[in-house]
Amino acid sequence: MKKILVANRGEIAIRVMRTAKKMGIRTVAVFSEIDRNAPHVRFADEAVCIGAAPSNQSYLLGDKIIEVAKNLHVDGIHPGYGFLSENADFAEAVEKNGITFIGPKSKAIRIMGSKLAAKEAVKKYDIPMVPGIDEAITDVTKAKTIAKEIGYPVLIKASAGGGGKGMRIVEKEKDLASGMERAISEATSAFGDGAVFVEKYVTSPRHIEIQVMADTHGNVLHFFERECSVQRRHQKVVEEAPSSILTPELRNEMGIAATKVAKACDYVGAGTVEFLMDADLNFYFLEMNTRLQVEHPVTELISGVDLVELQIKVARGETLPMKQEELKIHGHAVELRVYAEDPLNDFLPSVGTLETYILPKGEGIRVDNGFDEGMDIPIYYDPMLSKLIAYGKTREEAIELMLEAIQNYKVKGVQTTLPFGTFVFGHEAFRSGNFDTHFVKNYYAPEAIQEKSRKEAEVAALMALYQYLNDQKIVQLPAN
Ligand code: MV4
Repeated sequence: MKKILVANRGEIAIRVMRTAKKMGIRTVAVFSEIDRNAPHVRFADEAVCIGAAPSNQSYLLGDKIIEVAKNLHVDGIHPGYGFLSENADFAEAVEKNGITFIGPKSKAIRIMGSKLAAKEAVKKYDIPMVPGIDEAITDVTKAKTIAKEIGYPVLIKASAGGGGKGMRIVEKEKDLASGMERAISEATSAFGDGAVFVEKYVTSPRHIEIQVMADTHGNVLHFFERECSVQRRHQKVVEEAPSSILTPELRNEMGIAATKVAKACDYVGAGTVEFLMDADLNFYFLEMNTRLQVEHPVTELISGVDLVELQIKVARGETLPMKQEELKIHGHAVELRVYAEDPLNDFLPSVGTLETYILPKGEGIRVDNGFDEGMDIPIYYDPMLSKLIAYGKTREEAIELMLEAIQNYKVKGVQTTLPFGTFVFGHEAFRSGNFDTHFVKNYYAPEAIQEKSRKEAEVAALMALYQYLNDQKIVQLPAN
């Protein structure tokens, strides 16, 4: 593989190209008109404009991207995350055109894109699943029978759903019919597929996922877990590895279950198997994400591997260069997604110009960044500016480093999730490890960070006034 095209933008495009360069592979960026001067374009060896700003006129144009790849004699396409990364038709079209798709085969993407097909595929592998039904259901009477068996509350899920879309909690039998009706119509309009199924609702779960990597020779490794329970509206904001609640035994069990899920769909490349874990530490397979995930850096830091390098190696047909027994966890890593969003205003996107943009640096700090000072944040894409990752020997050390790095991360011009990060990493529930997916709902209110930002503004105003008065020789600054 001599030349790779990255079908993405922002921090992940740069992240992938960094490893390609390290491996001596040339890089091609694609970009939309609004991204002409974006860092990922400047970082690449070659770059091609593929259309207008809206994703459906640029980053989602699979055929156009393949055409560019062919013209530039590209050997492999890396899709990053989002956009075309879990589009089975795209993966198939790339391969049909004689280019390597740096990811799984379209078959695996298709299976895992449907929750019901995924359940079907892993059925014979003895993987723990949430009690419920594993086929599409439309008959309310039948649904009532099942719900009674597993007990309320139940959760109605769309087979084609993702990110919490098309989910409906039903607390009592009298609400089941209307809940199903709504879920089916929501799924039909959102995904063009009205298939829904019913599961026992796990009320206060933790979200724990296992990183896996498979080669084309039947080897599947797992790279331990990531804990991603700090979410809001199904979007992760804080992730860490390892999880503070797993025992070595549980970790091993979940790792084995995850590799079995990968084997069940003939998986190749990097993938993530999501589990729910209840308060009694029972874990249940939820779904598999068939891409490199946003939060992959925490895994890289604790395992010492470059996951993109492994992706490229297995895409070239190489055997995974290590054995499971050789993999060990070293230290602890925490990640904060820095979004241009206003945590005081319901996390609404806060677009504008990055008037000041200074990244923290230092030992144990990694910033996977996609922006520069002076840039405008486009309204067309996900507003994530960067990922701030801190690594230490212990969880406490990683958290302290993170808090310090947040203070040294200077952003002016837009609101960001940085103050929210200070809130989370300073919170007793997070620090003790005693939290679940309801962390944000249970503990966060804008007032929690408002008080702090008001105090900071007050201090800044006082200092400015003092400086002004001093300049006017109205007051005298002390000698030191
Ligand atoms: C669940 C659940 C409780 N019980 N399934 C949310 C998105 C999708 N990946 C599956 N999700 C859930 N499925 C059962 N049977 C709770 C969630 C859930 C959740 C899962 C992981 C992380 C955050 C979450 C927030 C709300 C609900």
